[in-house]
Amino acid sequence: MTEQAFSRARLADAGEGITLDELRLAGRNHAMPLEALRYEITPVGLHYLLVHYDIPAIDPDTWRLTVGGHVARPLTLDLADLRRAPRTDGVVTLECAGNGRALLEPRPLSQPWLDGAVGTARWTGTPLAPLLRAAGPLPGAAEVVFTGSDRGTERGTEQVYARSLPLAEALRADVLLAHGMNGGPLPPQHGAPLRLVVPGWYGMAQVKWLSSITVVTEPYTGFQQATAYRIKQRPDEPGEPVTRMLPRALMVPPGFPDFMTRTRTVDRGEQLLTGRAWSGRPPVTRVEVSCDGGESWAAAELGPAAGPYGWRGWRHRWRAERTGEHRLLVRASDASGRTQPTEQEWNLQGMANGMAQRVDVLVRG
Ligand SMILES: Nc1nc2c(c(=O)[nH]1)N[C@H]1C(S)=C(S)[C@@H](COP(=O)(O)O)O[C@H]1N2
Ligand SMILES: [Mo]
Repeated sequence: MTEQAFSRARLADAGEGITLDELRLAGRNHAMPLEALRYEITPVGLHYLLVHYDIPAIDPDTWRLTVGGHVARPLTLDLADLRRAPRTDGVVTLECAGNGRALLEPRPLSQPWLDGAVGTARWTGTPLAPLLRAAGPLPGAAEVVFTGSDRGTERGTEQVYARSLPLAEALRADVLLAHGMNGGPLPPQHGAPLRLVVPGWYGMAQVKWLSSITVVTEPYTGFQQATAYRIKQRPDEPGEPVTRMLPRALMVPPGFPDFMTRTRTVDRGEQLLTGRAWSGRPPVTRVEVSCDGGESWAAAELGPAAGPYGWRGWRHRWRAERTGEHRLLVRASDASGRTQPTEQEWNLQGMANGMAQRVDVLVRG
């Protein structure tokens, strides 16, 4: 039986290994290799990728975007209209809300991310707010629904991928309709011809392959809004919606890896540890590193942020004097006062779990 046969998300049994269904998803949806943290802007092929269903076949010449619903003047735009519209860009860090899920115990069965479901791109497009204002939301408008072009079933529900934002969030000046990535055209896997970019929010809000934007008067209750992306402990509770990214820091694993276990080897002496940290409530105010498995922590040196919603670099000198095994950890804090936990904060869907990264290192003499 495959996971699709379950109408409810399943948890792995104690000691149950990765299933074929998880492996299939992991093969389609890749993480950013952690050594790519060295780039402030993640090269396109190294940016993490998540596609729930299939990458849809879209003919850019016949593709249209509609802006409608509870508005005074519905609009239909083609790609040339959007490319002619005022152009801006933004450096934005995206992270999947399920990042870290495969490390949870018990493990929720879904896309089995370790910790690399993140990337930072320079998105080019046109601001959403002027288009929404041109359409003219009517009194009573509450939310804006963004609908993609990709269809699938999920836990028995057939759907087209769609998510909503509160009207005020959709009208933020930095929310973009993006048709470019890192100076080139938006690639098929990242949402061509047009995707939404909502700086600060987890990945699920960044709707790809956009086909329609609909102003509504009631809270949207589609699957990806009301069923998925909820933080809850039990299947029978509504849970809290997932919104902005929690703070997280990651390090470039030092030294060189073992092929199978990824355990690192470094030579005894001073090691410069580097990485990047981000939050959906910026700025990141502190990054701390532990080189003794979490017993003591030292503040890392922070670099500039790549943008208001882009990650910021950090570095820390580690005097690796003792040979043998070491466990390194790193954690971030943000402007809202939130700090990454060092133990798991479990929830049923494995959403927004920011447990601090652990890197095991062997120091050789
Ligand atoms: N239409 C559509 N948009 C989507 C998705 C999808 O499956 N379909 N996946 C979402 C999720 S869960 C994430 S994490 C991000 C991933 O964006 P990326 O693949 O460009 O990194 O896209 C979001 N937008
Ligand atoms: Mo995601």
